[in-house]
Parts: sequence; C-alpha cells; structure tokens
Amino acid sequence: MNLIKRFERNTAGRDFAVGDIHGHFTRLQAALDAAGFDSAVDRLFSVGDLVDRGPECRDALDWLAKPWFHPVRGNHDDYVVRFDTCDVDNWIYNGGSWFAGLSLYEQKEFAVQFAELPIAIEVETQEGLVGIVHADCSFLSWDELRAELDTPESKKRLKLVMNTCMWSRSRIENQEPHGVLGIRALIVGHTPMSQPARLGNVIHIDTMGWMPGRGHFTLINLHTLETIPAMPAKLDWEAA
Ligand SMILES: [Mn+2]
Repeated sequence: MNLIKRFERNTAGRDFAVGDIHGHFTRLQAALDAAGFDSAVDRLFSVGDLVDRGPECRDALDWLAKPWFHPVRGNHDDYVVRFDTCDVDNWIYNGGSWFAGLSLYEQKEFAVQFAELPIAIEVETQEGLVGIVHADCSFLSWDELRAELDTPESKKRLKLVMNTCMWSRSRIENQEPHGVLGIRALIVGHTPMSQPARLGNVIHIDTMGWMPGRGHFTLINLHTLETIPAMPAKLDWEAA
C-alpha cells in the first residue's frame, strides 16, 4: 500500500479540501451543498479524523466508497487501524466509544479500510503541487517527506514520521513561519482554529465543523487556495 498518494490535475471540475470531520457527515454535506459541490466532476480531499466525537462515525465507510472523496489518515483514524493494540482508555476519552458498539466483524472492516488511508496526499493543480497531511510535515521539504514515506529507512523511523504527520502541533504552537519547500501549499487540520490560518505556505483549516454551535466547516479550493468561507488576514487560533 502507498503511504503517499498522488492525484493528477482535475481538468473537469474543482478540487476542495476540508478540515477534521469527526462523525459529522450531515454537516459536511450541507457545507458541500452550500459551495455548489458537483460530485460528477469535483473532488473532495480531507485532512482526516473522519471519526470519533460526532454522531455519524459509522457513515465513514459509506463516504470512503464515494469515488470523489479522498482522505488522509488522522490520529483518530489511526486509533481505528490499531484498535486491538492502541491505548483504548485514551481513545474512549477522546470520543472513541462509538467503536466499542460495533460488532467484531464491523470493527475489523473499519480497521481494514482505514489501514488503506494514506498518510499524505499530493494533488497536481494548475499552479503547482498541493500537499495534504493531517497534522504536519516535519521536514524542510516535501520531497524529504515523500522519500521517507515511499522508501523508509527503518520501521522505527517510519513510525516516527507517520506519528509526526498525524499528531504534531509544533509548527502552529511555535508559529514557525518558514513553511515547507518544494510544494505550493500544504493543507493541514488537527489543531482546532476559530478561523483558517496560514503560516508560510502551510494552511490550517480545522475550523471545528464537528462542533455544532461553535465551529463551521472550511472548504479550501486547491487551485485558487481561496476558502469558503473566506479566510481572514490575521493569524488566529486556539489550542486543542
Ligand atoms: Mn486530529
């Protein structure tokens, strides 16, 4: 299986990415409808965290079956992959109790399908390559991350790289301005923000669409890098 997946340019329609979903697919669909998303030609990429916290986690498999929906793996999705070995108490504390309500057959089906989720996605656009990971690319350049995921030095090192991609908050916490070389933009989620924010060419889009009454889903057009709703100029976030 490929830990990094590349998508050719979409010449027929638009490409969007959306922030963490966390079991709120009805709200996601409403955001797509509001943006005039056309599933015949448009594609939706996702920064992952499809499940936990929200009421519609079971719908994640239906969404994975949609030919236009392409998520990377978030830290919550990785709990599903490792359901029989992970820290279950910590998972349940973080919204994972829905999984215990599934039959063993269903649990295994989820784990098998979630194990197929790549750690990183790269999408060709008219203006250049756009990358997507759940939390961060910890390397100076996208080429380094691609090499680490394509041909890992060791299992131990690969695990470290994958965990950083799925868990790290250091870039946003330290407000690192330098961005990632060799890529036009990197789209990430994982750290809840009241508004989308950009640090160098790294754009944070988890605006808590999974938190009814408080957040909203942000869609970013991968060609124009414009967001729906529009991105304010100032950097503004709140820690998880
Ligand atoms: Mn996350």
